[in-house]
Amino acid sequence: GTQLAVVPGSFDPVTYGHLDIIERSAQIFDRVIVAVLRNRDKKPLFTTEERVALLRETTQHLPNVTVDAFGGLLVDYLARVGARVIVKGLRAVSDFEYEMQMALINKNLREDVETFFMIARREYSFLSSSIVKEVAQYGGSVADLVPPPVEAALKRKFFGTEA
Ligand code: COD
Repeated sequence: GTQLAVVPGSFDPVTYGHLDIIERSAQIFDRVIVAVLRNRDKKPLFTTEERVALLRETTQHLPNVTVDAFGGLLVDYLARVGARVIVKGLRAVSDFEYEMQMALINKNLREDVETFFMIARREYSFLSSSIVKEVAQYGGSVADLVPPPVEAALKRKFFGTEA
């Protein structure tokens, strides 16, 4: 059958690290849904709508990728869209414990769900949304870390300007 994969995350905001995982997933799977988590205990910098819009803009060159938002359990979202594959990125050993816990919980919740892990590209293995926000907040350049629309959105958020 047609293989549908879901790439879930907070994407607050999307980085070149995320985009690399999304692009590589789009080459392997027939269809990819990037799923943005709606509710979080920790208040995100960007609203769900802003995070979705930035992802749509930066993945528009990928015809088999769509962007959606979800709340509640990821496995319930997978059931709603008829998917059984989750793709996650692994940057370092430090990601492993948390990701393994999530994969096992998700497997426990829904036996037919499989989590695939993709090793982050070496040049992006240090890259996270938190690091990007930290650098951008203090006026440092994030041009190598995020695509131009995200860089502009960060400037608007922190400095109320595009320049
Ligand atoms: N290179 C490669 N991959 C990367 C990079 C990078 N530089 N940066 C991030 N990634 C990967 C991450 O490893 C992750 O796989 C994905 O990209 C998204 O990253 P984030 O940080 O935007 O998103 P997370 O890790 O906060 O997302 C967590 C989920 C939303 C997937 C998770 O909380 C979830 O499924 N929540 C729903 C509730 C639920 O079902 N809970 C039970 C299961 S835990």
